[in-house]
Amino acid sequence: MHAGREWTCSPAAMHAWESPDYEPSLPVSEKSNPLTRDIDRASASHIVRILQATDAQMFQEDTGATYKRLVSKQVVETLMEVAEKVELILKDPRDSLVVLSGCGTSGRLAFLITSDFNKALRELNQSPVYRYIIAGGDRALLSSQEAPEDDPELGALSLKKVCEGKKHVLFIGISCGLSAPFVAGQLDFCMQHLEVFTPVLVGFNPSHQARDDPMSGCTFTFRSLVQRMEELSKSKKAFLINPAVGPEAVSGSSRMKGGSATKILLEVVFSAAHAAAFTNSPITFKGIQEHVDAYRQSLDITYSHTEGITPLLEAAGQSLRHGKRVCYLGWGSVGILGLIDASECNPTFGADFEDVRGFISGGYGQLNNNEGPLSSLGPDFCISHEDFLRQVLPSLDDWDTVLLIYTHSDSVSEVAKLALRVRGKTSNIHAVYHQVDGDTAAAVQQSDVNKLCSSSLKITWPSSAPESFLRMQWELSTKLLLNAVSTGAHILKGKIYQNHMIDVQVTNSKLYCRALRLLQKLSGCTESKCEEALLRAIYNSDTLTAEITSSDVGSHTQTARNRTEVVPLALVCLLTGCSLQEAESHLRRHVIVREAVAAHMS
Ligand code: S6P
Repeated sequence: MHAGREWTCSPAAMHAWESPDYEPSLPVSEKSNPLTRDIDRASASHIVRILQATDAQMFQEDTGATYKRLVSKQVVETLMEVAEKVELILKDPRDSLVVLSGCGTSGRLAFLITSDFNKALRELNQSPVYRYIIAGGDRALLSSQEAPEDDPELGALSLKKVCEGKKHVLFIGISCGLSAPFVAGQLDFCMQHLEVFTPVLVGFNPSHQARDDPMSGCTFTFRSLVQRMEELSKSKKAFLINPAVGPEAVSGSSRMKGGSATKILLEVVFSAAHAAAFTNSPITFKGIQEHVDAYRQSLDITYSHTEGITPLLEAAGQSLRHGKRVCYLGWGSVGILGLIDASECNPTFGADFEDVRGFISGGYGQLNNNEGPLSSLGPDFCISHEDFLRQVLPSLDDWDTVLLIYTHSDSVSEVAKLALRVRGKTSNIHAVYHQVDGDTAAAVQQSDVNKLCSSSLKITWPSSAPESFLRMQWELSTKLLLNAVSTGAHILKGKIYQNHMIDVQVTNSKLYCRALRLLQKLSGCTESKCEEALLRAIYNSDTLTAEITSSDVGSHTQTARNRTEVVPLALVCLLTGCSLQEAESHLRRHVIVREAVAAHMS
């Protein structure tokens, strides 16, 4: 443990990942972050500080060296151009749409952003022009659906369906790693129909680092597609928004910075377009640059509360270590961030859906998703507070952590009522509450909630910001905070080795490649030996048949869906030369995967 030792981050360490010699074969989104190498042995407060430094890399200045950054001239100019396209659609929305699409977290953020901006349009009596697509459909908003990410045809078909009969479509494909075949299929479809579609790609790798693997049914790769888009961008028929934000805190976990930067960039674009269309404020370079920069403040304000965030990580970590639950009870759009964060724990940490769960006041009525209520799909799709009271509350005790997430525009008396019911079962109840400067009325009501909670984190925002921007800041702040809580809690549970998630699910081709790389890095064995061990673990067989070895990655990932701990199993086999059965019993003895690996590495 590093507990007690002060963690500081030198400017050189902040930039170390940018060196051309640093993990040169990996794109930025998959590199391991030098800042987080020891995060697996850090205390809760250290983890928060390390995450703060890692998130701050999003706003690093453009040094003119290797990478474009959020506020680089070229990035800001492209944001302006895309905002102008959106403005045109807002001014004449007939037969037009702005479609946002992505897989996993990128699709979830597409949903959140389209909801926010359609709501803004409805408030102005304008027709909602934004649509979202998420690979795997609405169930992917709340659960892990990794396989559709590999299907370019499905992507193109779903885009075609949403845009039926439209004459102008601005399509924004989000793939943080410039890697998702689902999004590639959509961008390719757009480029075949440029008379209707203007494609925009949002991601966080330079174009030469886009994925170059073959994709099912395609003659092109993501990288060649990006090259075609770059060509088209010269005549403004396509746009690429791809600054680098530095490697993720947990390698490849693009739900963190990738998701945050997606939210920042697209909100900046749409806010500028709305201001231009409805309040005659021109889209300017300075305006865009300042707006991006204003989000840096959201980060600073959030992390100025390290002391308040730390107990949340500690409580959540304790709960997970004891096989108990963490529940987010949210209100309004910050509640949606709770649902999103909880849904990511399964694919990111191999967590059970019961481990971290999100609930929102108003349930699906508040979510207002394309496919409507999904509760009939099973208990993991029950998301209202009533569902929580019925399904979860009766079994809670002091080992479970409950986190209330709300803002001053929510009904604090309703929060207090729910808090009281929770308090009857567990004293391990915490609150995170956003308010604006000088809001004394809410402060009085808030004290009722405080009395029921073992910790209350009040985050105060300057009242000078416009209401719509305040809400976006609260959302980003909640995202950072919950990402820190769930990541930190799983680190404290021992799920991370150095800064790698060892127990990665191997449920699509990106994750399959990541698993193979991880096995090579940790075992030092050749790629072919690692793949052999991985397949043995996936197919649960010490000998590999010709049928297995001749199958494609799609079949491997499909089979892996029904298996658990395949990467830890493969790693133990590689390190010890033991059989699968022996590896299984070894892992059973070391419940903490990090310790099992560390024991063999030393
Ligand atoms: C990552 C998250 C994944 C990704 C998804 C899409 O932390 O668990 O669900 O969002 O794989 O990735 P990308 O690079 O296409 O945005």
